[in-house]
Amino acid sequence: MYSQALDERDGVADEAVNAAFEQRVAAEEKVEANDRMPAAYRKTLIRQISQHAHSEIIGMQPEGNWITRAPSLRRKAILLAKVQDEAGHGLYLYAAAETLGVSREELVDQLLAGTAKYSSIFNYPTLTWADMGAIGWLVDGAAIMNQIPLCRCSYGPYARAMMRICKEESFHQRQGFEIMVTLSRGTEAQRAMAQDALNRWWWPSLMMFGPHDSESTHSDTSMRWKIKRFSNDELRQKFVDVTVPQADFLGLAVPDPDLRYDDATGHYVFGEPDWSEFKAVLRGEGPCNAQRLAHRRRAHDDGAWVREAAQAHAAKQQAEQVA
Ligand code: FAQ
Repeated sequence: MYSQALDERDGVADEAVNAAFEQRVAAEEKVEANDRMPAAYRKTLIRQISQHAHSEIIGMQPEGNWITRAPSLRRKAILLAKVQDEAGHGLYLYAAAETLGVSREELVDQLLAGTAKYSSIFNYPTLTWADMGAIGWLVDGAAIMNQIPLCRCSYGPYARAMMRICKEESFHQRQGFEIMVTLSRGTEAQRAMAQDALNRWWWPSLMMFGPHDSESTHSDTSMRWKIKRFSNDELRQKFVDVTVPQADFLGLAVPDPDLRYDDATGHYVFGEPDWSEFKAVLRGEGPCNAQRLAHRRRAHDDGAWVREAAQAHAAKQQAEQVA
């Protein structure tokens, strides 16, 4: 259970304690697990870190779908390693969330009950091998853009987990781009497959950054607390600015008729994602929401014996140490 004691301790924090906390954060001091913190800071971190952890775990499914059908042994080995990395990221993140007084079991239960959010992007299907390229290039690319600043997050355990995750995500992004390079320099059919993947993943990737700043409920507070360092719209703009030249390099067309480079600002101007689609996906009505959760629940049930065996083993080891 989420620790009542911590809640009460945070709750009695007086104004002076909260003011001291705000000062520490403003001075770029890291907040550590046992430090006093406002209840709302703890709550928003648990929310964001757990959503992030769930995203990594559910995010294994779209790519897991292609492990058995990878076009070569080399591609299969790389994809296996990448999907395994995502499981590791989930693990670091659940562990970071646990330092805030919530148990991993509780968070996993929320995911399985369908009451926790995870990134909208993982509710889209992976229809062709080119989707493995597009996910690495665009989805990991967007993830890195959002996550590099999280390495400077005010909460120490989250920031440290993010450093390791970002190193791996950067490799993931490159492997995806390399698949796109290979396909876009391949046969006519391969180029068409790469273009089709870009067409389907472009807009959902832009939605990964979250709603417009004007619609973002948490941004202002999270930026004051230095959990977020850039707003959703700032990161989305950075992503477009970096990614469009990469699409040009691949000889692929970004599916946005409004896209143009603005010499005056040095940034790309781009069209509006379909926010009604984004909201529908968040309501659970995306193309794969039901499938993703059903699969996760099945995998959780199938894995029960592993958890039981690990617990029995740990108990045996503990008993041996005591004896
Ligand atoms: N999907 O007020 P804001 C990855 C929700 S990991 C679903 O702007 P905030 C690796 C938001 O939670 C990808 N929900 O919220 C990988 C909030 O709802 P709530 C995940 C979304 O927190 C690659 C409401 O809308 N990355 O890809 C989304 O300040 C390849 C209002 O929004 C992270 O989690 C969305 N896209 O900013 C794995 C990074 N956007 O909680 C496998 C950490 C917003 O009030 C394969 N998270 N919402 O019910 C963050 O940086 C932030 O949480 C944001 C949202 C930027 C996602």
